[in-house]
Amino acid sequence: MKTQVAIIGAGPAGLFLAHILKRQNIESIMLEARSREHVEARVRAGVLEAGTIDTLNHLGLGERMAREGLVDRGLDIRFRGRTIHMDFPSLVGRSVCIYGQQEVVKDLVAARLAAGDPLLFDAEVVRLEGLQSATPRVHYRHHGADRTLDCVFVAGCDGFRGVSRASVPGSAIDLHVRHYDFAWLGVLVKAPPLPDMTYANHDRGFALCSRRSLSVSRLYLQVPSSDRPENWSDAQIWSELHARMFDESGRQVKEGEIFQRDMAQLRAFIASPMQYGNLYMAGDAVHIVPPTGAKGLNMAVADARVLARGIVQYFSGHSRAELDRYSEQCGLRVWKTIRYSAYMTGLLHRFAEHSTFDRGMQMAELEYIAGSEAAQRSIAEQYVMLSDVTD
Ligand code: RFL
Ligand code: PHB
Repeated sequence: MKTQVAIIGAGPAGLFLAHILKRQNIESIMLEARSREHVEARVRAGVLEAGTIDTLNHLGLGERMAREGLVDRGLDIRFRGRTIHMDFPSLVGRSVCIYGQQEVVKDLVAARLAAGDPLLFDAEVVRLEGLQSATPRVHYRHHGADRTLDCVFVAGCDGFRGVSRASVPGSAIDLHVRHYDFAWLGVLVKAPPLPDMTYANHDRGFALCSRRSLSVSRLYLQVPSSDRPENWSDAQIWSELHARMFDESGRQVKEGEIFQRDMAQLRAFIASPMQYGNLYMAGDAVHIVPPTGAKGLNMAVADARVLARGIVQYFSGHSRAELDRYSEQCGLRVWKTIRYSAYMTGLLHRFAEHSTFDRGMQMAELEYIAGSEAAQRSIAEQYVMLSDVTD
């Protein structure tokens, strides 16, 4: 098989890239290691920034998001029993949309398959060859058979544990890493959510109340990295959520059937450069942020937009200038997003190593935000549009 762009991975990065390229008449073949059912069922992020919403709409794929997504006009931060409310439209003129990542993935997969464009599931890429040559070759295994795919460019959209970054010689890539000692326990619940996205910094640890629909809540608790979802009884989850949300009466955070639970380790990581020869990497393959800023998915989409621009220029304008600058163009935005995600994480979590002095500083920062519209605007601006790129 042969194509212009071999896209490894059918997560947000790969799917957005494929759709943007298709609109510019550039052909690609997508190879996804897992099954369609698995990819569509993975519960992950839920917040779409303004630029991500616009991209879905420009692709003509925003119809279900418009119908089923929830416009999120602001966020609340609770601390010391008080609430800071930030109203996005009045602070920055735009809002975010809550629409589960797996719903975005379902929409993009369905549109790709409906158009008859190649997207192979159960096709695990095992090796990349000739990345520095004009004829890279992708080796993959499809339903137990070894196959190859020749291409002009390889797009490594294969997530944190993918094969792309592992194919770059260690001497050609720098890794910058921050480890956190805690994770998020996430649950999906059949119960009406709080009306606003609500983050809380409590002496017992961080908590977050988000939503998926008017009848499904998505709730998170900070837990030690060594914890396991099954260590928590439903009763413990509820009592901890009420306590951390300063919901003493227990009436605000509505309880219901917990029908899904997962745990995600918090970490920050960036690999640079994001390219090697004719391999270009996007999304979690080259950077991970702690989820406190709700940025992972949005960064992946922004990378896909920048990469698509370079590929389009190469095939239609016969210039490699944009592609050569791909990593440089993404780098500053990615670092700003890492900074924001680390800032929000530092602001809202309990850290075992914090002294009473550090805790005092955290509370003073929250007090400052509570009293400063300028500080609130800064947080809101980054929450709503940090991943913006111009096409
Ligand atoms: P993805 O979504 O991981 O997709 C990569 C795809 O590549 C496939 N793959 C391969 N395919 C072929 N051959 C191989 N050798 C392959 N190796 C891997 C994988 O099966 C997969 O389908 O990366 P992408 O597209 O870069 O998208 C990034 C986002 O998924 C990610 O940033 C966010 O979901 C991060 N994230 C969260 N972000 C938030 O903003 N809020 C959250 O609450 C949130 N929760 C999460 C998360 C990420 C998690 N991970 C990665 C485990 C919860 C979890 C559990
Ligand atoms: C979510 O709805 O899953 C969500 C919301 C905000 C975050 C992270 C995840 O910061």
